[in-house]
Amino acid sequence: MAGITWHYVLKFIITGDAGVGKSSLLVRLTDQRFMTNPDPTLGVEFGSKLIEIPEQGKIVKLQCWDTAGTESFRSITRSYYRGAAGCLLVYDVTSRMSFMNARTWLEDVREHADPHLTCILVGNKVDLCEPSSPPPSPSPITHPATTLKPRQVTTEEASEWAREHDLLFVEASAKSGHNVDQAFEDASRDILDKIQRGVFDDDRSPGVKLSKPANGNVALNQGSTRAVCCS
Ligand SMILES: Nc1nc2c(ncn2[C@@H]2O[C@H](COP(=O)(O)OP(=O)(O)OP(=O)(O)O)[C@@H](O)[C@H]2O)c(=O)[nH]1
Ligand SMILES: [Mg+2]
Repeated sequence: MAGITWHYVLKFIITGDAGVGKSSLLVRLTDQRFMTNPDPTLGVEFGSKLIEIPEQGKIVKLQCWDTAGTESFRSITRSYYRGAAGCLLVYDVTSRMSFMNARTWLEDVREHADPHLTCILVGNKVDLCEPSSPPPSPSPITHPATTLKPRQVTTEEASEWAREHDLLFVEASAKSGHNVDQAFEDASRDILDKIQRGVFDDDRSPGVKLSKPANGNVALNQGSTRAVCCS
């Protein structure tokens, strides 16, 4: 789609416990692939992607800062919160601990980020507890039960907690791609709505930038990720 430029640049942070799949969600968004054995993030990684929000007639460039879940990087990653307009707060639906810890991550976000930031709670790894299709029967191939894990956080509990804390909510799988684009689109839609209502101002809010006229030649599905920070 040559000639397309973007209307807004929106800065996002992705936060949550180590191992919940933050980097995997970002790579799924930008590269449409899944990493079975990614390295833990050291500090912060960066990825960007153009997405279209047809309801508002806008194309936005997402600039995503994928932060490390490891405690030792916390002070580095906090410094990225301030400039963000959106946040993906990620937990793993098969790990109750990661859901409980979302409270602490949210406190951090509320303390350090723009008070108007849009936050979406993302319950990742639903593929582990929801087989995509019922097992064929009878089948000569046995699917090992070890690939599935019990769900430890119900959709209802997470959705209720999200509502109480004024968060959007979605369950997703970086592995299958289920609802990954949706998570970023829902949050972007909410931010665009805030821009329209004057809550965010592209002159004053560092997480939102109005595009300058450009010559274009940007593909809508263009995405990229790269590491930017270190220990
Ligand atoms: N089954 C399944 N595994 C996933 C999914 N998302 C991530 N994983 C796996 O979970 C592990 C951790 O994924 P990462 O993306 O590195 O997690 P992270 O949150 O970025 O971790 P840190 O960078 O250490 O904070 C990897 O083995 C991934 O392959 C998912 O949706 N489904
Ligand atoms: Mg990571």
